[in-house]
Amino acid sequence: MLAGSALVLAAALAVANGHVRDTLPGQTVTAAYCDISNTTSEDAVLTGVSTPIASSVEVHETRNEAGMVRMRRLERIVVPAGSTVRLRPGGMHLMLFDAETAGIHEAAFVFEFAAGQTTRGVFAVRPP
Ligand SMILES: [Cu+2]
Repeated sequence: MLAGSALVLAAALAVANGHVRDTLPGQTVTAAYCDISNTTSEDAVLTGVSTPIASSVEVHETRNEAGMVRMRRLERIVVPAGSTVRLRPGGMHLMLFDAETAGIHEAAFVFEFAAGQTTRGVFAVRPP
């Protein structure tokens, strides 16, 4: 009974290892990366991300198509039950528009999922 309760408490959607690439002077678009883990028994569908340091955030996927590196927007990403999805350079990433990182060392991000859950992550701002 106690062990079962502990498992229920531990099951969650969590964001870890978040970081934002600092913008260069004059640049307003940048990328952010993190790990999104789902320790629940149900697949989770990420539908939106927001942060006060950008006017909008999109989930993108980088693809190499016939030698051309292209990015495309993903409307949603599935984080399967019991899995971690890793957003990394060259793969899936968050794209921040109208980003303002000057003088900021960290920023809060909110992740919204289709079933209504939200989870927060604090992202470090790192040099590009
Ligand atoms: Cu992108």
